[in-house]
Amino acid sequence: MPFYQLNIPEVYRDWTFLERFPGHEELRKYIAHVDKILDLRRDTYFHARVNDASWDKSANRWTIKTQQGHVASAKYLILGAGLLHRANIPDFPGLSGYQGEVFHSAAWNEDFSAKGKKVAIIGAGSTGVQLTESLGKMADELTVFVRRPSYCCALGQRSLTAYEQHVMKRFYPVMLKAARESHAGFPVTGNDKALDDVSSEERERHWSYTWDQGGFSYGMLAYKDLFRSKEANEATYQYWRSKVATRLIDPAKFEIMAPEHKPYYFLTKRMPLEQDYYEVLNQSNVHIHDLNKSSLKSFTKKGLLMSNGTEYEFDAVVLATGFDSITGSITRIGVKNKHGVDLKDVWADGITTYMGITVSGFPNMFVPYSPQAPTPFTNAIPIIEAQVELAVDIITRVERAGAKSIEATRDAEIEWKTHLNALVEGTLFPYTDSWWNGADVPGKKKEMMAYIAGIKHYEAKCRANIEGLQGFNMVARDKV
Ligand code: NA7
Repeated sequence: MPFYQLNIPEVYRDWTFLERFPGHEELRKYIAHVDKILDLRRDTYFHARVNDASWDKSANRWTIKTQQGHVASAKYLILGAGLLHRANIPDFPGLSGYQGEVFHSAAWNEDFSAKGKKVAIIGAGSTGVQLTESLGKMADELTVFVRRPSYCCALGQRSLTAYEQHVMKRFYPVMLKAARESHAGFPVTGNDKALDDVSSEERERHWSYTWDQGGFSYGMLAYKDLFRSKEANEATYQYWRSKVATRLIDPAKFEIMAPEHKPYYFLTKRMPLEQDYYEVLNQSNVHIHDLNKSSLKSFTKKGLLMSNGTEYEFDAVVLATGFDSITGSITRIGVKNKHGVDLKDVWADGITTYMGITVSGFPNMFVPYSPQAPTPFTNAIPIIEAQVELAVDIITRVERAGAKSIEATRDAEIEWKTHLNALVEGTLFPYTDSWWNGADVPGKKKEMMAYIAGIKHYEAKCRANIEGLQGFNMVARDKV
């Protein structure tokens, strides 16, 4: 708060949040409020799983079908299918034979109670961190199975009063505009200094200051060579480690969660925010199993068998194993290009988009919150608002021209990908497998899926291209 909300005055005018980082119950209420104000329900089919979307060449329209039997026809198609929606459930041997309760975090069993139980969590990403904080306080015994630890920063949670929000709302137009025009969707100035530009005393002061601010400040205000200099990255990691050392006091657990030799470069994988993660890990009922020392061999009827022969018994196992991120949803809804080829086959050898908004061969189709845009590196709302406005801008131009359709050229896509890859070259990102580059899902092609130069540059570049409809082919209406 206040940056993770829609920049729509009618929506924020009558809404106040309770906390700096609102919880899921509050967020659901907020979404219901948005629905009420904007009357979204009127235009929505619920429980509708799209399984086919095809372009009708003669009508110049999309036909969209759902598993439940809905059929819709539209001139424009917008795939707003989300970024972290398709669960990644690894093919664990013996999983189906396990007789306890098992579910992925994204299919949470609302009736589940960890009270009095022996529970396992597989995964230590943002979800694993949050689940550890909650389940560690409830379960009799909790064991967390960790392949790579997360480098977490403190959330800095606090309550908000309705009064302070009321006072602040005058500035929302300016604040939310600044967020939109920033790098990561939060209006911070960034850091124009490299690590070696400053003395070690100044570094300590700066790190301590940004650390104390909580949230993503430590990462967002890191020295500008964090992603290009191994030394700067190492120093940023070691300061982080020194902070964790004051909280995770069990030495064996500390060595797994904050090892002296870092298993991947700092911030080249999403940094989770935590509240009392390290205190919960200290608890005697919470255990950490390092999967690098002995890997998971199989599920058994009662639990998990490890490669060193250790057998654990659990009442429940929660899979916090992440998602087939960014492309997982849109490649599984049966959307086909004008030649009838499914998007998942079009992208079999790698993702191609134009500006992360359109895909060549798919006329009049737009993909906000998409691959090849700043999407996973930014606060979600500003990038969604930017991409939706860019799509609307293109649509408006088509309508003004009275044209039938618009489509990105293949050359423009290739140029976009070359630009995207050039931004990543020389950075530390390619060294790390993550959901940002798809390497965390077995069989998925590893490629950077994010445009790393931030929203401000992204939007400016897109606007310049759209201005002259550069990189597009427009099909005019038939002459009468
Ligand atoms: P993440 O961040 O992708 O984390 C998934 C975790 O699951 C991560 O610790 C993985 O270890 C672990 N994982 C995945 N597959 C396995 C297998 N086969 N064995 C053991 N461990 C495994 O997903 P989250 O749901 O936590 O968070 C997703 C985003 O939601 C988050 O970044 C925020 O933006 C919100 P690994 O690190 O790959 O070694």
